[in-house]
Amino acid sequence: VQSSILGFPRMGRLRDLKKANEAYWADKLSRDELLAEGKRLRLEHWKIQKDAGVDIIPSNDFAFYDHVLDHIQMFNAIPERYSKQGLEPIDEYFAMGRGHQKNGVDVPSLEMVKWFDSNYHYVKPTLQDNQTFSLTSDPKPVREFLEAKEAGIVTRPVILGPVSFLALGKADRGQSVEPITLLEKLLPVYEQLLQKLKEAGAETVQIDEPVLVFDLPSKIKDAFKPAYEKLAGAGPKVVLATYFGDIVHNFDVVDAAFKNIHALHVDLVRHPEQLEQVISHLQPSQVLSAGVVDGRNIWKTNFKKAIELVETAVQKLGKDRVIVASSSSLLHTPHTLDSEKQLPEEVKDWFSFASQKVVEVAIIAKAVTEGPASVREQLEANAKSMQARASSPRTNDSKVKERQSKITAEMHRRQNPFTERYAQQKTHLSLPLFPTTTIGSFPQTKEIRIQRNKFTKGEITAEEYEKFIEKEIEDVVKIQDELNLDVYVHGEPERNDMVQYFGERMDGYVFTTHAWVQSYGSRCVRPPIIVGDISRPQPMTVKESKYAASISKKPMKGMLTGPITCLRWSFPRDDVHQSVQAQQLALALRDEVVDLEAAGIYVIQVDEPALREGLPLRAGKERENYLSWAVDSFKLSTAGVKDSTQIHSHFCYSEFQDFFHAIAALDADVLSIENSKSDAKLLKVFIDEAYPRHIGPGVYDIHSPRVPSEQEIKDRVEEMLQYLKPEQLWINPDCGLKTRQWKETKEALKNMVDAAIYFREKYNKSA
Ligand code: THG
Ligand code: ZN
Repeated sequence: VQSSILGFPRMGRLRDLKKANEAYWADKLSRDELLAEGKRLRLEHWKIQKDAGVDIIPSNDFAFYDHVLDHIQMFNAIPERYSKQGLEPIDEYFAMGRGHQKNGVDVPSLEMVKWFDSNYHYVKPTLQDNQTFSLTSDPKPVREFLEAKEAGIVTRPVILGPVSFLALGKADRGQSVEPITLLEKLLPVYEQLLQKLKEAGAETVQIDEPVLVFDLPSKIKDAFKPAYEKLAGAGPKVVLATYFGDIVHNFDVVDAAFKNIHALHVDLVRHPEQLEQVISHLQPSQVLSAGVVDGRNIWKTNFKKAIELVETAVQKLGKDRVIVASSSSLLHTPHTLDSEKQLPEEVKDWFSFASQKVVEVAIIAKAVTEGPASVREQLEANAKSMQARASSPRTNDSKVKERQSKITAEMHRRQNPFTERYAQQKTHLSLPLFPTTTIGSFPQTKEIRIQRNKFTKGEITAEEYEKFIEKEIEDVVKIQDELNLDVYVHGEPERNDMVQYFGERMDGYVFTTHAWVQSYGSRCVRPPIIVGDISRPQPMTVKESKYAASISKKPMKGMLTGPITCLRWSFPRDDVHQSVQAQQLALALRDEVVDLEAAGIYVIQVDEPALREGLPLRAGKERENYLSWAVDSFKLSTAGVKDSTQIHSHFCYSEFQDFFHAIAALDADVLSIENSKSDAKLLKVFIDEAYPRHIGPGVYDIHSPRVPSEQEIKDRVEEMLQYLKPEQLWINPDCGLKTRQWKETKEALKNMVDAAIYFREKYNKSA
């Protein structure tokens, strides 16, 4: 059997690509230097895989910003607002990815959304009613294939398939085209591309069609047959890749459309149980690419299990018809474990990052091809490591388990229903009609980052750092006094990432120094790793919140990250169900909520921006199941307070229609949601479902430095009042303000408060 990788992370060992991109954007690096850095990284990443002994190495998995955006540009599916600017190709590319404001050009970026259920974001193909496609003269997949070939490495180019490209796209604003109807126009361009790849010498090509893991409408399902009848013979042999889910619900597509493709790749990490069925749907000479090394997590592969799976396939298909592969691209894993100098050795032995996973894939392939004896040492070391992890005291905390066993149904319920709670909150907090607040963070200034760095490096003492943080809190309290907001926040100057911050304060986690994963463009996150049972040794946020409350004349809101978001934005453990980890996080946060209340914090926000992305990709039992434990963990974390304490929650999206019942079941007293860029009509679901509690749909977009006028905000609130009762409505921005500058923040918030006062007076008069 051969070994193969579906894609390698692009950032480089030290986030080299992030640094190069950002330097280029700041005019500190020339275009040629940027392009050269891209080339250097590609070569380095190919070499890592070659040295590991991987047989099939991907090319065109690299992207300066995003691989879907690469396709948008390669197919000339570039909206006119970008193409008419006369920018250099790389600048036009970045303009679509991140907007462009320079030399009189001013265009916002294309929409960016989450890639399936990952924390990676892709740029949405944005299509016109009269859309045409054409292939750029020097297509990137061909260029990069030749580049690798020149370096002595024959690669398998990766491209996103035409059905997924269209299905993941949308009509541009003001357009009504249904993307999939453009397939016929798009296919000739794919044919040309495949032809060119063949001419360049590519023997196989990996075409990703990850939408096959979704439940697909028939229009999309039906598109595969005409597409792959054309593409299967147009160029190199096609390896069709699916990942992040199973494809058993789309076997009709496999049977109808993939007769002539060379190989089918499936994710056997998420769905090992689909193996036998997938095999039975292969054509007599077709090859199976078995994704057995997890592309989404950092745990060492269990060789024994992986080899067993591959052997099952080999018994049915023979060695020539099986490829051992990563389950998906390794884009979602950090570059290398070698950079981690601070991890406890015991724990480090349990991990495998991208550069280690490529070795794993090669070892598994060798074990199956040449027999276990050929890699005996590696297999033994792996078994030992698995054993050590399973029995390590680090992974097991009997106190946590005991506490979990004592969780009762009552612990998930507030003492009384909302109406009674609200009556108490209203007097306790003396809130006006249309209360104003912000989502939690205030601008993270350069000074804050400098001081945090100094503290991390030991250049200033804990007391000095604490003094600095207190001063920051004083400043934001004063600013909120001046702005006359109603519920204050302390601004979170002490926090880095909202998940990392809490992870660092809980037991059961470990942290890396270099394990960055691309989130979007040049932005990366460094997810903390859950290795064991989670608990909170001591209060995590009480000191800062209490101090802030002590100098504030209005209610101070405590700010926490909810259990689902802590789980989803970490690397979770793979040896315990995620619901168990969520419940442990919920208990830790519950203690924090109760401690905040005891410290005099009577408004507490528990954010769950990742609640929706955790939703299983297909509707049905699995999704209901997830929602049930996810809602339970939120309720467990928040229900420990008195009726008079107000629980808020925040979501960074406005598409909650399809799981509204779950949002309602959270029983949060106040929800703030993103709405400033969406149609206020989305709020109709709150009336339709007779939602009784309070809601703060964001009245302006914080993702842009633009200051909204008071009138714009009033107009927005008027629209909201068509769907929400005045006594239900809170006035707040869309999201946290940490990425903004102070100047625009103050101006925007002033306009927001003025708008709230206008409505308050209007409705108080009529009352
Ligand atoms: N935290 C985590 N995951 C997230 C978000 C988050 N996923 C979704 C969304 N928010 C993604 N957005 C961002 C926004 C900014 C950054 C990363 C993801 C960012 N990163 C810094 C960088 O790349 O320079 C590094 C941050 C750090 O120093 O910790 O700015 O908020 N977990
Ligand atoms: Zn948000």
